[in-house]
Order: sequence, then structure tokens, then C-alpha cells
Amino acid sequence: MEQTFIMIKPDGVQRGLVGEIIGRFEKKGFTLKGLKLLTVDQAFAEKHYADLSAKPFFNGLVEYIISGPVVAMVWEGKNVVTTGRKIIGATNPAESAPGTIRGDFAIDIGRNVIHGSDAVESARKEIGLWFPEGVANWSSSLHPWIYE
Ligand code: DAT
Ligand code: MG
Repeated sequence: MEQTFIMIKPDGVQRGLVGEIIGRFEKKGFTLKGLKLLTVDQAFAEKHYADLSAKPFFNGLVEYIISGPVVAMVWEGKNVVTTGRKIIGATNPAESAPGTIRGDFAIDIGRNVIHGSDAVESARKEIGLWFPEGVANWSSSLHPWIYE
């Protein structure tokens, strides 16, 4: 089953949005496979966002991500990468639809509350980076009530 990496950024944690965000993924029917609160250092944040290292906003982005604890998660389910991105909404909250996490809870692109992997391959890489210890091995007993 497909997995994605979801991270509640420091603003989401500080603003008390952890429960709300987890609830949205849970209620959709996805399965939580990994979860931890941690603060990452600059080298780790630079590695996570390595693909964006040439962007003018890179340094500010790294400063933001290391500014406080984040909630790192692995969620599992059919099409969870693409659907997770839809639940999160567009990168710029000014363009995120109401009903999405960024559309409902964010205003500025540099404080957009949440990260989600953009492809199955980047999800695999990000899960390996953030959960080198691996994730939980369990399957929800709700499975037959969510999948036909
Ligand atoms: P996403 O987080 O939607 O996958 P991304 O991978 O292109 O977006 O960029 C990572 C983060 O960098 C994004 O969540 C917010 C920040 N960012 C992206 N584009 C930006 C821009 N033009 N100005 C400032 N910050 C930006
Ligand atoms: Mg991205």
C-alpha cells in the first residue's frame, strides 16, 4: 500500500493545529504508520529541502523549519500521495481552496503549516530520511469498511 510523508511545520505546532490536521487524515480513512514530534537542525532541514537549494527563499525556508518542533508522520492508503496533497492544498495559501488545510489555516506561503510529499518516489526518500528506524507494522481493522 502507498505511503506518504506528512510534516506539520513549526507554525502548525505552535498554533495548536496538530489534532485538527491528524483528524483530517484519520477521518479520510488513511492509516497512521509513523508519528513523532522533533526539532531538526539546519543540516537535516537542508537535506529535506535539497531540491530547493538554488531557490531565493531556501535560507528563509530552512530557518522556518528549524525554528521549533515539527510533527513528522507517515500515512498509508490508496493514492495517499496525491490525495494527501489535495487535502493539504496549493503551496501558496492565497491559492489554496477553502476546505484544504492551507486554505483553511494559512495566509502566507512562508507559513503554510504543513508539508506533504509530491510523488511516490520523493515520499520513499523522505520516509527514509525522517524515519530511519522504520515505521509501525500494523493494519487497521477498519480496512474492509473503507476499501471495497
Ligand atoms: P510544497 O510544500 O507545496 O511541496 P515546494 O516543494 O515547491 O511546495 O516548496 C517547499 C516550501 O517552500 C513551500 O511549502 C513553501 C516554500 N516556498 C515555495 N515556494 C516559495 C516562494 N515562491 N516563496 C517563498 N516560499 C516558498
Ligand atoms: Mg514540495
